[in-house]
Amino acid sequence: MSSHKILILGAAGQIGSELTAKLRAIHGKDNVIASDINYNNTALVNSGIFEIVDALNYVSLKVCCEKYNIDTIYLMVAMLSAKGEKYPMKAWDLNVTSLFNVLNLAKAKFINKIFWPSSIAVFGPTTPKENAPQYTITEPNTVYGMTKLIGERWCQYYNEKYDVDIRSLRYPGIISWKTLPGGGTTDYAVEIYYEALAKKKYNCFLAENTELPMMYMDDAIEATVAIMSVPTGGIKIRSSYNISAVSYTPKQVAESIKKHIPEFEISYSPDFRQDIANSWPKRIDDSEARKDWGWRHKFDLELITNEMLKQLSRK
Ligand code: AKB
Repeated sequence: MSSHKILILGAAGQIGSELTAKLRAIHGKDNVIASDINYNNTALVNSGIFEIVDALNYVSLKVCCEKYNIDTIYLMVAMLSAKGEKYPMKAWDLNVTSLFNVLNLAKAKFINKIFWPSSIAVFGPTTPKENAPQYTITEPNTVYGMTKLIGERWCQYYNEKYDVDIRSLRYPGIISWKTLPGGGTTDYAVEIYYEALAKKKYNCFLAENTELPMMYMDDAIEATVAIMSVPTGGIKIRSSYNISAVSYTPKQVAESIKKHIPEFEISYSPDFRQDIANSWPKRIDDSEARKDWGWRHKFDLELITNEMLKQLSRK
């Protein structure tokens, strides 16, 4: 059992809820404090120590860190790409202020280590579509993408100037069955499994051949745990690492579902999220993560579909 005391901000969300369970299994239940801004996720609230913490409030964050002697924060609070286009100033404030608060806690030595997720949304229409490199043109045209890009710059700055131990991954679309995502452009790739089981049909908000990078939750959690376990000198990139697993289109997901549910039908009604998807690369080159700390993914599309349909049928 480790002596680390961990605070997860945004623990009730899609990734936060699974990360909390994994970190509790690794570090012990009493060493991982889950927090969010409401008690809505009752399974999470009842599964261990839970605190109401608003990541926008520096004082409330500091009080929580002092109360539990926190040394590591996972900042999983964010407004995603599609919702961010509807509430641009809220997205800017939430995504950037929460990061500053956590960076400043580390600068003031209240905590030692931070995990903060970036996203493939840092890329934009001028980024190469195929195998977007680690270092390339990053001109995002979504508010969410801009917050992630500026966040990456600040992470590197705080590392260089104030020696803050910050680690980050550019997550692709994350596929999971425990907690629904909300407000993202890649959300279709989760919704499709729910609708396939419930209604045997799905009307997709992206066009059939829209190829995007995706990753199964177990791989995303493995990557997060792995990058946080690397000795400090092993982390060469302090902005954010590209990581990738698989890339596929709505049509390809539908075909993989039809192998299990032959009567499943998909239709397409692209909406404003199509423009966001069109601005992102199809594939990501994650060779730096593979070289620096041994990143390897396990789940391809067939495995993802098997797991999603199996777990959701049980649920
Ligand atoms: C979104 O669609 O906004 C997110 C992301 C790719 O960061 N899932």
